[in-house]
Amino acid sequence: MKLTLPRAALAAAVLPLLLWAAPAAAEPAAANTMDVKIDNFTFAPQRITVKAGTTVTWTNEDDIPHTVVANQKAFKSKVLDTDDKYTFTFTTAGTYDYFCSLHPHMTGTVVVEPATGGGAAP
Ligand SMILES: [Cu+2]
Repeated sequence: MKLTLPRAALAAAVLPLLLWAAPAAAEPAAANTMDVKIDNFTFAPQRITVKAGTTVTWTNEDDIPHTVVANQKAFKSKVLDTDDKYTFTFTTAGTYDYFCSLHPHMTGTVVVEPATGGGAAP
């Protein structure tokens, strides 16, 4: 006779942990984040503008592997299979063009602005 109870008991034990962890994970609202999805051979949004210090997360929602590689080699992901993610934190202002090394016609741009916005308030 198989015992199925432990599995149910485990789920019951884990669920509250997930519920507890969710708000905690979303809490650092001060840390800027931006999501870019990869779908149908496209980075979307294709161009984003963020403040320095922003962490960008690319998620491959396509059925085939992709990569995220900066033209200037500032960052380079491994091969991302479906639902894999790649994150990179942009600390230096500038314009970062990137592409998929497997499909070089796939391109995107991250524009990073200085975190302070420049200039002190009067
Ligand atoms: Cu690709």
